[in-house]
Amino acid sequence: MLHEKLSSIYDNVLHRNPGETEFHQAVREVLESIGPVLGKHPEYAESKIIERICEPERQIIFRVPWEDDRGEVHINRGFRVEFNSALGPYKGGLRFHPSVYLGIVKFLGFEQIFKNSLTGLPIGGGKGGSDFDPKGRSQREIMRFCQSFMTELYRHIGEYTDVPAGDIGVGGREVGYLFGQYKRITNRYESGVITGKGLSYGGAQVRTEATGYGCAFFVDEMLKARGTSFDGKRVVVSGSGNVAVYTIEKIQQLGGVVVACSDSSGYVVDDAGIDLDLLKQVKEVERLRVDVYAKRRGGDASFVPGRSVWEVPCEVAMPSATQNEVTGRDAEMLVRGGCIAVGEGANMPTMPEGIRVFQEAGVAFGPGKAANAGGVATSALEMQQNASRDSWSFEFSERRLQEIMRDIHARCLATADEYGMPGNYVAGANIDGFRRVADAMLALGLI
Ligand code: NDP
Ligand code: 2IT
Repeated sequence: MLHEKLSSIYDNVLHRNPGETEFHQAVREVLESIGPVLGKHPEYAESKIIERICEPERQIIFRVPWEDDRGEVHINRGFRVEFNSALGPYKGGLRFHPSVYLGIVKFLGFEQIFKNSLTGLPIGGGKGGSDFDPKGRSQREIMRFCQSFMTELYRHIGEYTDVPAGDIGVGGREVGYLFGQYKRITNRYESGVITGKGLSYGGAQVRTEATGYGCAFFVDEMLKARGTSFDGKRVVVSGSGNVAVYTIEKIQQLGGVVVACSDSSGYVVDDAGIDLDLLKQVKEVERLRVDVYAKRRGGDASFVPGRSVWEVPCEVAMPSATQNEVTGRDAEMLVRGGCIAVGEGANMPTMPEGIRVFQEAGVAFGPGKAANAGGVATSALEMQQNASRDSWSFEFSERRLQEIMRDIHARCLATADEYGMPGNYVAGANIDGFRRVADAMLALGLI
């Protein structure tokens, strides 16, 4: 339920942003948590901090023309939403997926404000992307698209202004082409303008692994807080992209058994535990679909087309594909199957009914803003290394990531306790993330 003042702010958000349902959902979830903060801090309402946070500082929409291998011209739409720069330069990834429109970019940019704040590092919130579909495109088509995208984006970004990175459909290969084009247009080797770079040209150790590793560390902390661990637990991870693969890797290192993963075609179930080398070969090297994994793996591994991976019973669920992939029904199925913890690797993967089901069942529920913050936190460490022309070892970087995730976990719990909602990581993350941004906005005056 929304507090009266927040309800009228929310109605205004609906009115000003028609049709942007994912953005509405993301705003509502934060507003539902911060009611009690306004009671303690009337200065936030007096300065209209919430109304200001809900309105992006700047929104850029541009045309991206490019030519395919047959010489046909295509036109896509590019976006960059620079949401909030109170804590640092706008920071957040780029998503290339046919479902991208302004409402998706705004929901992601809005989430990013609070997530980045939670890391405790000096980064504001932003997000971008395009409705370009990379599936089935050749390497040269991907390169031409990235070059055309950056030919407009370059004038809006910079080490001190706005620092993109990857997200769905944008990984190391795309970041390379984007950075190459930025460098060419500007004649500047400005490493800190984008993160997720390759190790040979200014990238940071552990950035590739960071979101998945960080999410596994976060869930490990939630399990420890309940006197248990990953050891021997059955785990289901959705997706099989960057976040999913490195979530699986770390969970296996921590003793968990990942029995299923998926992509948009269906899921594979492999009771012996996913063979990670094979999964990486199929998904990262050959860029094929998960059914190929099941065929090559043989044994009891099987591919189930077109169904939800959440029908596979597990003790820990790690949604790591996309928004709204866990419905209320999926959540009920998971709870019935014995699920005790959920860590959101993806952004907003659980629908509001699903969150309710998990919380009412006493499941430890780690929301994306907290659980997947390891990716952007390690991006901030990449910026730090670029600024000092330094590069840290894998071990040191992973230790820093683990400390950051432990700290976020502890602050979520402490804040939830402070507001009388013990164990509620959603409230803890939203309130803690919100307070830091709100205080900076107050200190900076009417911005
Ligand atoms: P990738 O592109 O590497 O992988 C995405 C995976 O999710 C693929 O397996 C993909 O399947 C699946 N997927 C994507 N869209 C859909 C859809 N509409 N329906 C079903 N499955 C889908 O992306 P990432 O792993 O980087 O991102 C995954 C999630 O994690 C996203 O929500 C992203 O915002 C979030 N995230 C990413 C971070 C990062 O550092 N990369 C940091 C924090 C959060 P298919 O190939 O069939 O489309
Ligand atoms: O959702 C996210 O936090 C990301 N896609 C990573 C953003 C980043 O700037 O590293």
